[in-house]
Amino acid sequence: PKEIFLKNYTKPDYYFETVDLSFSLGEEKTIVSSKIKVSPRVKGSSAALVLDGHDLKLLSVKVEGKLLKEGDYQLDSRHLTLPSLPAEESFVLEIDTEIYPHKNTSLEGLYKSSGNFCTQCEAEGFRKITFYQDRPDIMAKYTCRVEGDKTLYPVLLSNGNLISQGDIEGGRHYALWEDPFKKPCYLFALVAGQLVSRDDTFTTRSGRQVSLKIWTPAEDLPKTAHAMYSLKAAMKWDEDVFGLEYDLDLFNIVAVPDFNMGAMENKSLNIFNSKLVLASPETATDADYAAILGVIGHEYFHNWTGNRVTCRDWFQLSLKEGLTVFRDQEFSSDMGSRTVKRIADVSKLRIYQFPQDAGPMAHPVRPHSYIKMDNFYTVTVYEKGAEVVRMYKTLLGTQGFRKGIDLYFERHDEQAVTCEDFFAAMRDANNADFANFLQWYSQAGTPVVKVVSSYNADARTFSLKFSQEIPPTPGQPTKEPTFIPVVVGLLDSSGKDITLSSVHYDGTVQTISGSSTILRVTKKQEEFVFSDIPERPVPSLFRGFSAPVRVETDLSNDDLFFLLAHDSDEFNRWEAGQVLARKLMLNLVSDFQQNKPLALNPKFVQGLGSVLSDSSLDKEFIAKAITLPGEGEIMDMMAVADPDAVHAVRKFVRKQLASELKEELLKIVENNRSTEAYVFDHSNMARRALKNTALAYLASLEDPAYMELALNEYKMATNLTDQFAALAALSQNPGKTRDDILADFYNKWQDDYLVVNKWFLLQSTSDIPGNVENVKKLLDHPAFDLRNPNKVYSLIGGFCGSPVNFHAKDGSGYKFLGDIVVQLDKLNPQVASRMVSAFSRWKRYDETRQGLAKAQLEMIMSANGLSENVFEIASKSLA
Ligand code: BAL
Ligand code: ZN
Repeated sequence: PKEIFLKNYTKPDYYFETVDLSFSLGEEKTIVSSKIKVSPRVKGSSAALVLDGHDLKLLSVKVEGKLLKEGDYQLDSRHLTLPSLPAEESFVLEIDTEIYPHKNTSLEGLYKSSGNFCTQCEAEGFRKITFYQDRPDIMAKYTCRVEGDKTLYPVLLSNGNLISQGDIEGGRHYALWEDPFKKPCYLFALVAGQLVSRDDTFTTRSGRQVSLKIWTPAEDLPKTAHAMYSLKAAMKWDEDVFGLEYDLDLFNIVAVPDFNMGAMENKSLNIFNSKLVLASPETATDADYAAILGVIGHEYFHNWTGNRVTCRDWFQLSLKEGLTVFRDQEFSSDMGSRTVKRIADVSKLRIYQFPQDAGPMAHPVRPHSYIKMDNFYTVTVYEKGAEVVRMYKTLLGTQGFRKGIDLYFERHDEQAVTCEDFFAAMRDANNADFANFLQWYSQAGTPVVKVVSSYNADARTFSLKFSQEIPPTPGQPTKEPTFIPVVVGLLDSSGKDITLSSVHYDGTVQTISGSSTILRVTKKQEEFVFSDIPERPVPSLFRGFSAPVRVETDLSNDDLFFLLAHDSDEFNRWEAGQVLARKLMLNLVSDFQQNKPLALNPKFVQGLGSVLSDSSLDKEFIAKAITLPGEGEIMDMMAVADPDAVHAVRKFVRKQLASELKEELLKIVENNRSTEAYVFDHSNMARRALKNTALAYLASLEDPAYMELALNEYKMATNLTDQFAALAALSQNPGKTRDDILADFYNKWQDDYLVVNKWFLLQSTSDIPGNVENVKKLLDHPAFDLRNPNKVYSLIGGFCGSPVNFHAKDGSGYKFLGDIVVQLDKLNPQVASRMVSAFSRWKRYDETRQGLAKAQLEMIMSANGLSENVFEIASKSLA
């Protein structure tokens, strides 16, 4: 397979101005005709026009109406090359191809989902529809005529505005769509099928009436109310916060059950994985409702950050994804609790991105190379990319950031641009000095920042010495320092923020007014000295997680308990509890490995106990604060990851906390029940989150009284959030109650495939001993289907995310995954490559596990017809 490099980017030799597509949809085959107005970049160019094409049957090629003969072009399995062209002026290229959507199990290009046609073109799926320059810097205006059987496909959709529609002979009909905005082909979309729509309207602030439609099969329509609410909220928010208005008269969303990703931002025709559209209180949890709000927002926000201004090449993916994730995070924060959202986002970064940044697939926010672009839709590009955007905002403030965004659109509307263009807009709009900030785009690895503090009582000064180190990553053995914004506050002995007056660094003095300041750490080592500090303070560092780094400080446990109790920055209160928990759990892991008895520090129990009973705190914040760091986070801190020890310790700490705080936990469950109708708002979600976290703690005690309590919660629940939480609490403990309740839940919800997926996930992620056998049995369950990505993510992805069973010492978990990957790769390489990623950190484990995992990777590498997707992940993992 060929590796593609950012440094080799060259401008295209030909641009496409207009593209007229015509689809004749059929059961056995679909005919795609394209008519493209092509113009050479340089007049008189003798360059060949190379078009991408994959799994296509070429029917004919015409240039300026003249049919080309076989010798006039070259065709291989991936390209159609036209060597001699009338390249003085623009010319018309017409190509007819035949494709087979019903056989397309890769779910990229044009395919069928539950009998309906739909498309997925990002990143490089358009080449599975027709021959094209499938790259994002080819931006053209499109029309699309779709024709098909009127009974089977009564609804025919594509991008832009509907120009005409009508019946044609043979029981067929057509629709003609025109998109007035230039777009790259990855934003092309087509949907045809039996769908109905929930309709609404939104009037933009300049008075445009936009028709909003959410399309689903008829039986799902009642579950689209929350998605419509989310869409309207997103449209309003983007106007209020960024001044960005929708630019067409129609906005369609279609929900499909078979979809590789979460959703896709095709211009005016967003296509969504149905799990991110459909919700009712009985069939979706609070987490689903929140995810729908965030992803509907995300795709809508792409209309400006991604569609109107797009990427020059796929290396720039974070230009649109990092920015749009940042925007959806801000949207969700404004719609709920900012602190809780920040905690959730930082946890995600730590659990998924930090390990990626320390493994064989580590890559910069803007990767330098790829074999399959699909493999780079990663937490690094998305979530670390969003952190990079957040740092601009931290440095510039809300208004400065908005000035940068305004300049970005002023300069680049309807262009395909780079991360430097975004950087330059932020810099130029603010005359800002961003020092070595661009390193964030080019260096992989999570910086480790060490902080040493000292107080000089005589001089009344407080010093913070920072040093930064970015660990080596594949292809990048040494790193340069980067620009790290550190938001700092200093707490006095009563727990209040000290009013800061000035800070000295690098021979300069900066005057400060307020209780928090931003230190600009740009060098490998740097000292900052605060003056007029009346007593030794406790520093609150990296407030709000002001940079995506690992922090090591000299704060004592007492300092951390103090911050947990007093910090005015709520995020850092949570963070202090997490740092304490991580330290404590690591020590216990070491005790466990040495067969020492385990004992929990009573101060930790007290600390969490006082958070638990602090009625001034947000309930969801409390739920987050009493949740222990995940097993992966602890393993991440060990030289050799030991899943058994970490699992045993986490279980021990949970049980101890539950046992010592059981009265408080029981009170929480009792005081936070509600029989009122489900409401999706922060206070109700927070109440449910706290109650259900407490219930899970209590059920972990395996005490029959608490099992009874959980059973009762299950039976009395009026919504899925509470019912599923009770089911999860009960299913922690193997035995008859667990088996009966899981069977009951399935019987109840067997006709709802999205709820059944949760049932699969609950079982696949279970830590009950020997769970691989249960998961293998579930592969044969009638509700499971290897062709459906959501089911794969639930059952197989879920299993790999459960350390103790996936890393079973006998290798059974690895063998299970190895066999599945080979099978899955034949159906859907994108999904298979996501699954194989679970092996990527095999070198972190002991020698026995290393040998077993390596053998599976080698077996996968030797499989016949391995896809480029899986090849890239497996080979890089083995390197
Ligand atoms: N562009 C792929 C899906 C998303 O990030 O919105
Ligand atoms: Zn996106």
